[in-house]
Amino acid sequence: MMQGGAQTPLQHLTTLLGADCIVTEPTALEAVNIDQLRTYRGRALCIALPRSTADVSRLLKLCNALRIPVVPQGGNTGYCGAATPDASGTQVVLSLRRLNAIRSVDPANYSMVVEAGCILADVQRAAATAERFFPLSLGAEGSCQIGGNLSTNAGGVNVLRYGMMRELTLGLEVVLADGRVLSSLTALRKDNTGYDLRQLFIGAEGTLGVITAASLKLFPAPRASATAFVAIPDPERAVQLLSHLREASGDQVSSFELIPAVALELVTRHIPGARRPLDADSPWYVLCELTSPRVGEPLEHRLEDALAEAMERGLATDAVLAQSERDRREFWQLRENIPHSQRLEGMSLKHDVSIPIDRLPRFVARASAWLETHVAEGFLVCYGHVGDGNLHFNLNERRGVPPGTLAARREEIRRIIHNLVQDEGGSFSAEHGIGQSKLAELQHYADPVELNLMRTLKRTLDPNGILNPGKVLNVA
Ligand code: FAD
Ligand code: 2HG
Ligand code: ZN
Repeated sequence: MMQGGAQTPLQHLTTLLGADCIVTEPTALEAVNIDQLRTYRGRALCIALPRSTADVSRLLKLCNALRIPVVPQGGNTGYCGAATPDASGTQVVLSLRRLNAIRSVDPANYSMVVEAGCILADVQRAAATAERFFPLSLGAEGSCQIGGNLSTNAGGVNVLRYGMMRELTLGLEVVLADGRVLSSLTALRKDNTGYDLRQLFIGAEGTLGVITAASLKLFPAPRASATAFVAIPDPERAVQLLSHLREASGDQVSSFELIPAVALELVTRHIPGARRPLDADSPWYVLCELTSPRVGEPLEHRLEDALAEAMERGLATDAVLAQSERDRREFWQLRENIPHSQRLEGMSLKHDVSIPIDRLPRFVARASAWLETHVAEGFLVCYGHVGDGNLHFNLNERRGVPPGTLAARREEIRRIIHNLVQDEGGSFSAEHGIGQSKLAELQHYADPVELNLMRTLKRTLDPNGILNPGKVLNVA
């Protein structure tokens, strides 16, 4: 308790928003204090649960005046500890979950306006109800929020065709650190009126403002699809197969995911009911999907023909097409369950990297060779959105090694892998962001001019450093 009748930060917050908007209950705090990968544990002062943009505005104004740090948190599914408070017990976790209205769906304009706390799957459903399609799709879609998707510039399995969250956003409503509201929920496709400010907040991981709503792009709903599970000899053939399928299908490939044999083995071992789609063993597989908004479009024939030709050319060795929606779901379950199976298998190190697609096979060969020679305590589980040049170049701890042996080499291994990524012209953070886990990597690999500009932006938009301090950048 503060002396002289002065209120504590908690009392200020409670007076401002009301007791029903401030949570200090230990079980609730426990859930927000730990990140998705259980790498970081903080201690929040409280959880603030505003009911409206106006509430968020009043909250930030107060926090800015009192220098109370604020950590926005969506579904807490992020991979970089970006939504986890520090251990000081002074930071407010700002949850947007009550801001979960679909404000409008405009089918004629192919757009919708949603609040930041909407769960991604609910946004997809609202679009589908209006016979439209919101393409962002990822394994955590049942719990991640649009605000989190925007703030991490999420990718997922449809980027090849539709782009990342950045490309799917028409406008934003953002509360700035001082409480001012930047409202630009435009549905315009063309708007060259000065700087494109919305792009500053997308991918900023809550360090530049709090997103409260977004205007999103919609697309015609897919009415036909064809999905195949394809055995391939190596990543080089995956890259060639992608080009072949894009050409042969008239660029109708919407997903193209690389799956190594070891990932399939993990999933079929750990996930009840998961079964291998192909009998013969192969070192690598691709899960690919063609989609079209045209009813009755013969995509299956097209994919079958293209795959037959691919086999003749040695790009694939075997393939099976989904014969039903159930088959299709089963194929996708195999892919989406890889992260979960990795977790069930044990401790893992994650590297979310992207490489120009033509150099990707060489990166895989070089990095795998290094691991084989130098990292006996782990095995490689390299999978992901190969169509976007984005691989999850992950390592799992080998059974039988003393627990923690692989984790102890985290920094050393990551530096070597990221150096190889840099050498091949790639990025050490393709879709998961920086948060706190890759802060040192950004400092190490970013161009000094770029870093300097980032810091200038941070200081300009958040001069008191109250927004998600210690994430993305260290600002002195
Ligand atoms: P959180 O984890 O809560 O927060 C992430 C960041 O956003 C934090 O910096 C937080 O402060 C900030 N933030 C949250 N809401 C706001 C807001 N309203 N305003 C300002 N800042 C805010 N990611 C991919 O890109 N592609 C994938 O394929 C993918 N697959 C995944 C599969 C699984 C099984 C899991 C567990 C995660 C996966 N992810 C993937 C990672 C994660 O789901 C995404 O990063 C997602 O976008 C995070 O959303 P969230 O609501 O959980 O955000
Ligand atoms: C995916 O593509 C996610 O499944 C998670 O981005 C990747 O767990 C991972 O490393
Ligand atoms: Zn991914």
